[in-house]
Amino acid sequence: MKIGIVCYPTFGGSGVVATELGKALAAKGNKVHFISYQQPFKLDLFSENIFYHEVKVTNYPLFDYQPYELVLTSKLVDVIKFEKLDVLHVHYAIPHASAAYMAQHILKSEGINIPFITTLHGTDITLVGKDKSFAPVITFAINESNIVTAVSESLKQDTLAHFNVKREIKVIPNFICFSDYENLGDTSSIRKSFAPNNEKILIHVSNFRKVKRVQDVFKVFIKVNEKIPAKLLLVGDGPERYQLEEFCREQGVCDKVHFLGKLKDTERILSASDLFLLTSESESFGLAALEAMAAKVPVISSNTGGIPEVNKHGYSGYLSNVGDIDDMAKNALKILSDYTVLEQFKQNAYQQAKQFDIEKILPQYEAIYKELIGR
Ligand code: GMT
Repeated sequence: MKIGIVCYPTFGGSGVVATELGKALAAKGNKVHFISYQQPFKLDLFSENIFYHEVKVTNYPLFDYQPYELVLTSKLVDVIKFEKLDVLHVHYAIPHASAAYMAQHILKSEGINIPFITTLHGTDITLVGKDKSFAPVITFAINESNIVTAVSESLKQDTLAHFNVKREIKVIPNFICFSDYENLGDTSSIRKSFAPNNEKILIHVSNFRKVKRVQDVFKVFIKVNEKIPAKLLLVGDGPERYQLEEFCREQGVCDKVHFLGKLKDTERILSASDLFLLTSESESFGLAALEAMAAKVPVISSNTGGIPEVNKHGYSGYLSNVGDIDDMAKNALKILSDYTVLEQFKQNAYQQAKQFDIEKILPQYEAIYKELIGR
């Protein structure tokens, strides 16, 4: 199959999922064309089956805001026509779904049929999408997509609750490529460098937006550290970074906290850690938690959105109400205080992550591509 994939190239879950999906499809012999304004950060391998088409946004003095959706649409028309794509898969509804719809109709007028799939990822529905200024276009583009998927049952229900969507939404959860977690080598030197006195290592990975409530991560960490010597690793960057640094100084814990910045690959640092914290206000799936679990790291999380579909209470970790720092810290200590309990949770986390093995999820996407192409 010749498949076009549209995604955000930046450090965000939807871009990671789109890129890993494309790489897996290419490994099975499909021709995969990525279309984005920048090379997706995980798209770093050479393969004769992978192509990258850059959307160039020109800067014209008249425009205070560059019309990205229009240039994306034109690029889609061009790539679909020239590369003779069979199907287009857009990740994140805004503005990818409406651009795909427009491209589809331009091509229709030229006698070319291109079906498209929209995958909803989260904030396109739960945050940005709820903004009234986007709602009519998103509703229309979702309804006009040939197939719509959501990464969790919770996101599906949110979409149905907030938009007048009349079509079926198929749930296809996010996935893990376990090959990335094999042969990580000995990570004890990483452990030793951050926790020389065998402190417990707590870790959080995100883009530090308000929705992640990273201050809660700090608060949980501080409570844990009062009982058990611990270190906190923060991977990622984003708008909350400066407030977090400030908070860290106010609390006098800077010597125990490491801001590691944006890391392309997190597998090794995760596997050197003991506990993952995900305290989000809203989270449609929580790919970062799944990645931690694949690295055998149990998860202390909030119980919002799709997280309960990923992290199982009392098995792969624990879930608490959003903002319930005391409960999160209590649960973290339950896991960390006893070596045998920690080892059991690590194994459970890994087993739970196995439910989301790409080998189980990829066929679901392949089936919908085939269904659309055969229509
Ligand atoms: O919020 C992010 O981390 C980025 C965002 C995205 O779309 O790039 O993530 C959303 O999609 C991920 C992949 O499907 C999900 O794992 C995240 O839960 C979701 N984020 C939120 O819902 C806040």
